[in-house]
Amino acid sequence: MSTPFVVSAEVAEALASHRPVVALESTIISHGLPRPRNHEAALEFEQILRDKGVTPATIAVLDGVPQIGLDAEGVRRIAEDDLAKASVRDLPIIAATKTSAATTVAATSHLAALAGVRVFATGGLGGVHRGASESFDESADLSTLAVTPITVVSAGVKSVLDIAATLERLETLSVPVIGYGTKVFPSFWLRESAFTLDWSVDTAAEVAAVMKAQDGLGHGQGIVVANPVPADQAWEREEHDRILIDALRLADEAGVTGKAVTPFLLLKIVELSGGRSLEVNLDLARNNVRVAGDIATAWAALHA
Ligand code: PSU
Ligand code: MN
Repeated sequence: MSTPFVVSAEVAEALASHRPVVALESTIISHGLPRPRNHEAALEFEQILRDKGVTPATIAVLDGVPQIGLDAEGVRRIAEDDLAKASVRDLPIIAATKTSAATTVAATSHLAALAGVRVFATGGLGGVHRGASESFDESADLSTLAVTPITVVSAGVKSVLDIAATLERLETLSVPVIGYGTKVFPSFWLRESAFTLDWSVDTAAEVAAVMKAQDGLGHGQGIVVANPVPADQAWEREEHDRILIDALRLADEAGVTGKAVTPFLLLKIVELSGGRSLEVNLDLARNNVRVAGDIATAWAALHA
């Protein structure tokens, strides 16, 4: 009997014995970070979790098989091979054609939930793009979180997006957004945005308690934990604002559309900032991985 996806032995054992597991996405590695730093980052994110006693489950589709938990060769492939970018709708096509793809927040969330993984760390969640009232460009990350029981730790959404519209959509989709040690929604490279949150918590145990309550009271949606980058690691606002405008203009001039938009902007911003945005991106992602590890540990403790 063939199963539609494969859970690595390490991840399967951790799940079966109620030990903490954190899902990690592959699109940030394949399409969001430049080589060769992306490979180092993928290994480092996994190591941060292992050092906390948490099992990492990096997720990607390799040769048509969705994998929940990669071996060293799998991690190398998501970093070095030219992989497609797969959202949820692409998964059956990638599977049937036996091709390989990195998974977005949406596809990673979906596969993690199928495997029973409840906590997931990324950099920034996808959202509503600027100009979406014309382009209709809204990440499937949002609609997927409406129907997927996963807690995603992110540093808010990238400031290249329309943050106000993204928060409105999350409200409509009944996805709770919880600030982690903050009442202000962060904007990826910056600790803040112009938007205040209704709810914040200060500990991983509180997030686990919300997850448990939502299992009883929700309809199977996810939770967004908005975790700002530490103050001493955030990008300088002035440089950020200036480069953002340039990057958005360049994307517009280049006529970039669809799923190429996010990777284009991220890599262009790294280029324009001489690598500064990359350091912030890595720091915020590491920080999200740590917090996700703590939440997974608190969640596992509820089931010990
Ligand atoms: N956050 C990052 N880097 C990334 C992404 C998020 O720090 O590369 C990716 C995620 O995989 C997310 C995707 O799901 O960008 C959103 O793409 P789109 O806007 O095309 O849905
Ligand atoms: Mn899009």
